[in-house]
Amino acid sequence: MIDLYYWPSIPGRGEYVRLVLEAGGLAYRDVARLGEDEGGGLEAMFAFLQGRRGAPVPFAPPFLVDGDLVVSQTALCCAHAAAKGGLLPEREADRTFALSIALTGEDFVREIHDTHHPIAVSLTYENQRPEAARRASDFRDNRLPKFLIWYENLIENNEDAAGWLVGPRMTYVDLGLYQTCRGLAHAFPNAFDRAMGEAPQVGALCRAVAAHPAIAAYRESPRALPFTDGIFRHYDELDPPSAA
Ligand SMILES: N[C@@H](CCC(=O)N[C@@H](CS)C(=O)NCC(=O)O)C(=O)O
Repeated sequence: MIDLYYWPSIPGRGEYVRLVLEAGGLAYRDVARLGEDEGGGLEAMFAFLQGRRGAPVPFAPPFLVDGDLVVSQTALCCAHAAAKGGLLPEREADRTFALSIALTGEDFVREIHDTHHPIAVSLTYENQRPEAARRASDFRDNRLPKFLIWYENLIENNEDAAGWLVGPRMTYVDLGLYQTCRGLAHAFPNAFDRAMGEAPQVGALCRAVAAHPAIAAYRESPRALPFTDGIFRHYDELDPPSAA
């Protein structure tokens, strides 16, 4: 049994880890969503973050506790779960590149988050609206297309020509791209739609992940939370209908 720790009310970064656990068919507990009578709740998460469970102390959720191991940082959590769930690439070079992709994916997530919180995470969006407007404008025009075209080229140049980012079959980094695209479709439906015109294979990859039986079943389950006020937020003013 693996324990996942993440904020209980948002999909957020925890969702990247959850998808790997789900697709890998791994038994896990989403600890902060459990009741305190089951050893869960936020208090159980803070016990780790505040060092009351001893070393190693993660800086921030998500993190996994797997036996004696405490694994933090989203990309590392995903790689750890992927190793257990058969979702790592087989070749060593592909595994290394997959980790690079996962880490780059976290850079992308950070940039997406910073469109609505460009100045400080401790301030509300309403307290940084002008800066968010500038940041989101550059994100829509430059960063969003740049990241999506990079992913598109990875699929295009994959020697196995299988429609995945690395190697001949779905791996954990495909799940990550799928989740980021879901989030972007929610947060920036207009800009994402425009950018996806240049990334048809990314679209196909996302549809293939969505059709994976474990992912399709998860999406129908109460374990899958809707986007609310986490990383992927929609503000009309940050996503105008036309590029101009
Ligand atoms: N690079 C870290 C970022 C972790 C992170 O920012 N977690 C958020 C939730 S999505 C958090 O609770 N951060 C608290 C903080 O930074 O103080 C990762 O990918 O895991």
